[in-house]
Amino acid sequence: MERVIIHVDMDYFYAAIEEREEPMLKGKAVVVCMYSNRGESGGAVSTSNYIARDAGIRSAMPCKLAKSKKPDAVFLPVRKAFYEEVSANVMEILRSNADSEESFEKISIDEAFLEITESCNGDYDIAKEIGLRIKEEVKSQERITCSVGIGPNKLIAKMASSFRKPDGITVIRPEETEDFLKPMPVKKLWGIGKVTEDKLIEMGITTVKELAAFNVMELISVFGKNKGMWLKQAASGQDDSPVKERTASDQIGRMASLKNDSRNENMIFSLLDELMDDVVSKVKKRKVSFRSVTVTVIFSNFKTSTKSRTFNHAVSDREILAENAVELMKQFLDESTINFRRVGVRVGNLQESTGQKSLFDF
Ligand code: DCP
Ligand code: MG
Ligand code: MG
Repeated sequence: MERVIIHVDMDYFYAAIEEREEPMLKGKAVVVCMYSNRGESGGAVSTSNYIARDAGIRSAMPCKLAKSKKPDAVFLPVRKAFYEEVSANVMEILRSNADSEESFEKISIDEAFLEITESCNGDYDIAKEIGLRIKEEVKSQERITCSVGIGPNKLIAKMASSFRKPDGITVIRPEETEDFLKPMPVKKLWGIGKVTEDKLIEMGITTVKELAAFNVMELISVFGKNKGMWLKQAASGQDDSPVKERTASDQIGRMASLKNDSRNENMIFSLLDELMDDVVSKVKKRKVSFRSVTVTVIFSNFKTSTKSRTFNHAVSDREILAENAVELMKQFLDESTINFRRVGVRVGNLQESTGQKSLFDF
């Protein structure tokens, strides 16, 4: 079956969080600045809301210049740790909509890929519904908007999500990829930077259509084998790269749906048990130990919630995982009245199990 991939990117992320936290900012130009240690006179723009962008303010621009473009804009300092927290909540929502924990790839603080081939059974109408549901969940739970792109691979999904922004959704079916890509300038192709763009323009290639039609041997002679072949493929809308958890080295987890929405403890704890078996067997296979346990519940109203515990020492025992996961799950049952839809468990802060490894080292 052909793959179906979703890319999600939050809209004006840092500034959107600041707007959410301070209703007085509504309707104003908001600029989030990374001040240098020289204080407020230095520093560059991290991001700004769309009102500020209308005045010509852009990321990476000196804050001073931004101020001259829009003197009445509100300038705020970056609060990275806080944005990381919001990001973690958002990622949890996104992850829960992927086919499995492994079909999820966070690529920056505000964006991720999800493979949904199985969830939508290859059907783009269902894929769009999943995309709309993600937008709704992010909006209702985190009160920020995002833009969604859906396509047959990561390249197309990524380019589709920036096609309509903010608060957009763009679905590109396999048969539509050519028409979608061809009129674009080459610099819009995900992965092409300024240097490559300049070289291509020098060669008389300005649109993706021209790049796709270009002789691959000539591209290879200019860019080398890997890049030359990549350029040709990308311009034709082809990309085989898998959606793969990049922080896989730091987390192992599993999530699954209950047979039906329920608060039945037998059902919930026996599913949790199965998930823990999987997690533990992966922990053993990778010869790692873990220092944190996280339990996730997605309720029947799609609200997602997580609870975590972190230990002083890394462990690898199933008993310790179970003890903590069960207790966290009990807290969820105590605190809520709504039915559970999906539950997940994962371990994090992974370390190599030196104890086990030393056996082989001798
Ligand atoms: N960021 C930064 N410096 C940059 C670019 C981005 O600090 N030069 C930070 C601030 C952004 C966040 O990363 O909010 C996400 O980057 P995006 O490129 O996704 O930009 P935004 O989310 O701000 O805006 P958009 O609506 O275009 O996605
Ligand atoms: Mg963004
Ligand atoms: Mg982004």
